[in-house]
Amino acid sequence: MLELKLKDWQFRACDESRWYPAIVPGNVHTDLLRNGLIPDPFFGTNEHDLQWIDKKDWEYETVLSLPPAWQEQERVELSFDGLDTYADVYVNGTRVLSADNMFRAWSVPVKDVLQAGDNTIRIRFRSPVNEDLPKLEALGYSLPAANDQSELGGLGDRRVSVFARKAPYHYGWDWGPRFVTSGIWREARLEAWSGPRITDLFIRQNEISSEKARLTAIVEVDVTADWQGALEIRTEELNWKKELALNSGIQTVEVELEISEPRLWWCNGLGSPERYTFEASLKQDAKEIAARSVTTGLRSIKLVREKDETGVSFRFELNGVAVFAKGANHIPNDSFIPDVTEARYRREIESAVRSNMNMLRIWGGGFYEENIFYELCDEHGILVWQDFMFACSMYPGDEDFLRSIKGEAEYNVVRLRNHPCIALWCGNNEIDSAWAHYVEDGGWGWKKDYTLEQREKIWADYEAIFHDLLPEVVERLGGGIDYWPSSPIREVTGDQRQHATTVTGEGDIHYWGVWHAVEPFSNYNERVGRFMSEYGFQSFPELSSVLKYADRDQLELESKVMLAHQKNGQGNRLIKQYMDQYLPEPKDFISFLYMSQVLQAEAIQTAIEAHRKRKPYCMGTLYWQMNDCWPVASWAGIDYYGRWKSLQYTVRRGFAEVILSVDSDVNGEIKVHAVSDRQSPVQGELKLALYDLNGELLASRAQSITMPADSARIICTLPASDLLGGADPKSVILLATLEENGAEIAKAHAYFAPGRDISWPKPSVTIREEAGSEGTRYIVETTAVARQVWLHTETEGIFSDNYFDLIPGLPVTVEFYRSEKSGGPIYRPGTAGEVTVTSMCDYIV
Ligand code: BMA
Repeated sequence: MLELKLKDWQFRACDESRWYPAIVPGNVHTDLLRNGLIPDPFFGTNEHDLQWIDKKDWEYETVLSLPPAWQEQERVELSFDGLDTYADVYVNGTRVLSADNMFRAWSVPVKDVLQAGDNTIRIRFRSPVNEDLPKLEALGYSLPAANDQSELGGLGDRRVSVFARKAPYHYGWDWGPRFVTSGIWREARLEAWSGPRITDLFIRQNEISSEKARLTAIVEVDVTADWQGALEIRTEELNWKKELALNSGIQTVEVELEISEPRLWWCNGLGSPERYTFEASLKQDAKEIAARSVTTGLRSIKLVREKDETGVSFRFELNGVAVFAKGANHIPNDSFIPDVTEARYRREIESAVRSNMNMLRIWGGGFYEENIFYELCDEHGILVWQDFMFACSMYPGDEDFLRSIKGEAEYNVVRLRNHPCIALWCGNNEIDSAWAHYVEDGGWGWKKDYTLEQREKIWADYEAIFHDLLPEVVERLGGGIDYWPSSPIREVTGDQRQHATTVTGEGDIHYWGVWHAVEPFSNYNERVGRFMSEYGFQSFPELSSVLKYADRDQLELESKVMLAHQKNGQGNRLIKQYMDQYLPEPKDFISFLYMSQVLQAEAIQTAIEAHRKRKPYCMGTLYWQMNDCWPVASWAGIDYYGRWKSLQYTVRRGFAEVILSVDSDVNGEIKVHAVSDRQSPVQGELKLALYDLNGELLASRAQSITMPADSARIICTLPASDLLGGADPKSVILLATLEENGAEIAKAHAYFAPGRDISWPKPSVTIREEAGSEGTRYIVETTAVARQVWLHTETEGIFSDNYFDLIPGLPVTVEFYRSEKSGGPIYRPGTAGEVTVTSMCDYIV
């Protein structure tokens, strides 16, 4: 087999003559940037001036010099793992391919059009905007596309994103810029071979238990002429063999396999994510003719939906064990996907693991992720809830469009089905509840713009995609993974019960009452469903990240540049309004950045604890959102540059295996909740200690407790007055700790008044290196209670804890993990360099 990666390309605008060097995989925007033809798209308001790029056609070209050996092979194929999006491919002037879907790979035979010596491959990308405007025209009405920033793109209200099978967020989102890219965004190669070839290997998992794994290896073979020989499948010390006679053409061969006492794949927190590599080979007289291998993990995973007294369950079971899903919604890591290096993927997935997560949802407005994403999730035990790429829009339903979606779905389901991390395929993001077909005034008000006839047509098109086409593909090719039609939805009932527009006892829930509807944080406790797949609260990135896109003279909430990097129209107003309600007033704009993070962390901590406390009624919590695709004010816990916000440390604490959560009602009771995801009981001692804000111990008590395996319960209730005595509730802090065999396994801080009403003392917080730790461990102490102590360093990396509350006399030791670029894990103990330490008091008036 011969293989050539096509890397040396040049590009130009089709209406210009000059060529420039290009990088493949890549796209027009990043090629223009590298050639100095446009300014940094993420800086200042540059996004607004770069909207001309998507109105042009672009051309890429490469010349290959092929030695005669290529001509001697039976087959020669040109393959693209991805073309974005409307692309005509020419080889030596002959058109060999017309692509129209960014989400799938393309392969074409090219032996007849190639020659020995120089060959020219040229790809013409038609402007996705100009390509789709006539489709909108022809339809006669526009389809809802809530986040398509057509005005910014100079198109008025003409929203064309829904016509393209192209990443929806490229057209803008409420956290993302509008960069409608074109280009060869994944690997391109030329391959030549003779004889049989194994084109796919799927290890289907029929039945998995700790006693045995019953598998079927499904081997797809392409043979050019009738063939006889043996097929061998190997893994570790096991070997299966089958004699074969194959006819020319493409066919599949199935081999039943059994492994006794398999090492199972477990998610983070439940065990080790064990993996097996399977190798298939075709042999003739002991000589290997063709081979292919895959790495997978053996596990059973299902979404269990059973009727119970409170509705219908919604829980994942991994190898028969109920998993409380802890995680976040993942969006693309960049507006320009090919820029995301493996190190950046590792940083994200390692951050998920360090945040004690076991699930990420790949949200439907982005793209089906790169292989490396799933490989890392396999390796680290992160389950993946995989949306198909449809979000917050209604889509056309013509035959061509459905054909394109079918190709895309089949390609991705097959590409991803060997990954043990895949837990669920989900049809789309929020469309069922946004359209709310069966409730006249329900949903986002979209239906009122259409005649009855148009509505029925739009809904029929919806059903064709999400209730017929996609589930059929998942059922036929997905290897038993469950399908869920939309997130959120209660169940497909064909009447108004279907839509998850309110919190009920079935289906999954996106709860946005806090934030979009300005409900109080305490409502997180009231609005708990069976599985919380979205909820969130915005904040700003820290100052050093803001300074990467804004000059100092732009450091104001409503400056031109800050507004360009706040894509949620109501965002700034909401942050201010909530901050007025919950926190002391920040003293200036730079302080406001920090305080926005404190506020966000407080909101999401409330939500996470509320959801976990309701286990097993609620069995999952995925907040919005994990990451950013450019530097921006957003709901993310990790900013575009990989810096952990206060939220991320809060999540790390909130998702720990065992947590405490304290309700402190000054006029009522103190309730201490404990939640344990541990599969065995916890036996320990609960200690409560009340301090004044100068650190003087006012009251304390201790009791022994037992937590059954995998449970949530109240472990202590007492009248608040028992602990408070005569103390002023505005000047005390309660520390609850849970110790097991003398070691602290969980702790929580609680106050008896909102942060806004507490008279915070001015602490002096100090940090010193732990002797002998070579700058990797630090001891932090304070003279008075300090809130949200922030350790900041310019060195890239994370601390074992940060943005924490600190009590005098109870120093905290933290470790620093440097972010390393070379091989192996990203985060490794290393020196933090100079660390500055501040706390909330430094930022308030
Ligand atoms: C959810 C998501 C996104 C959006 C977010 C914040 O509904 O599905 O569409 O970015 O809310 O508004």
